[in-house]
Amino acid sequence: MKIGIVCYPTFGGSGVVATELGLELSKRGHEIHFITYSQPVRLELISHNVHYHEVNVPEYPLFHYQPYELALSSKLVDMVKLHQIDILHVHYAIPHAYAAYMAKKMLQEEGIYVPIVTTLHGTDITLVGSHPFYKPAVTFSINKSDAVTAVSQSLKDDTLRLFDIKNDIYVVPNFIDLEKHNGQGFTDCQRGMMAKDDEKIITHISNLRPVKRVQDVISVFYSIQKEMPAKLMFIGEGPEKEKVELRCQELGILDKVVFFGKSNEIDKILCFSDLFLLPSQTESFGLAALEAMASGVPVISSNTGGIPEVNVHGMSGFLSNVGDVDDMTKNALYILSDENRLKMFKANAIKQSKKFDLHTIVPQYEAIYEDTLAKCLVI
Ligand code: GMT
Repeated sequence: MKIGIVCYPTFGGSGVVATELGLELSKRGHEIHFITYSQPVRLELISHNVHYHEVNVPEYPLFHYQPYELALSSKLVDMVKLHQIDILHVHYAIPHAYAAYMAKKMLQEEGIYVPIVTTLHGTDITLVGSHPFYKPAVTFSINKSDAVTAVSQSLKDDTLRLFDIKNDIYVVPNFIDLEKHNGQGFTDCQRGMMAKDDEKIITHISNLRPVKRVQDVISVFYSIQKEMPAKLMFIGEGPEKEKVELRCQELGILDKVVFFGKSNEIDKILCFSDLFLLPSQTESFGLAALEAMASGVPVISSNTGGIPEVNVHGMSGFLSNVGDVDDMTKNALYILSDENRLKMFKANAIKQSKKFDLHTIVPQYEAIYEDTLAKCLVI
């Protein structure tokens, strides 16, 4: 199949999933066309059947807001025609499903039919999409998609609760390339560079938006390091970063916190981590937690959204109510204070992550593409 993939090309989970999906589909013989405003951050290898087409939005002084959706839908029309793309898979309802629908209608005028698969990732539903300013357009785009998927049952339930949806929504969970996370991609896990032998390494990865509750990460780490030698690895950039740095300074723990900024090498950081913290206000899935688990890192998370579908309480880590930093600390210390217990949780984390093996999940998307194309041929 020739598949056009539209996504946010940034460090966010939806862009990562879309990129990894495209790369895996290309290995399975499909021709993949990424159509985005910049090259997706994890798209390192351009192979003969992976293509990248940039959406350009010319600046014009009259416009307060540059019309990205318009440029995207025009680019989709051009690329579908030029490369005879069979199907468009758009990640995020806003504005990708909307732009794809416009492209589909324009193409129909020329007798070309291209179905749209929309994958909902979370923010497009729970945080932004349900805002009254966007809701009619988001509802319309979801209902007009030829197939809709959500990355967790929780996100599907939220979508059905918040919008008037006429379509079926398939749950296709996010996935992980276990080979990338088993430490075999590189020879040396350089724990010694980051911490002393007796120090436990706690890690947090996010785009440091308020929804990630990064102050809770600091509170939990502060309590952990009072009980045992520990270091905190903080990966990501975002609006909360300065506040986090200030708080670490106030608490006198700056020397125990390593700020990595945006990193493309999270597998190298996760390989020496002992515990992962994800205290988010909400997460449709929590891809960062899955990546941690696949690297053998147990997860202390909040019990919200789709996280319980990923992190199993008492097995791969623990779940606490949002904001309950005391419970998170208690659970973290329980895991970290006993080497055998830590080993067991690490092994369980890997075991749980295997349920999300890309070799199991990616064929589910292929089946959806095939069904959607078959249905469209009938119409
Ligand atoms: O929240 C983020 O880190 C970014 C965001 C995105 O849109 O890229 O992530 C969302 O999609 C991810 C991939 O499906 C999920 O793993 C995240 O849980 C989800 N974020 C939220 O729901 C807040």
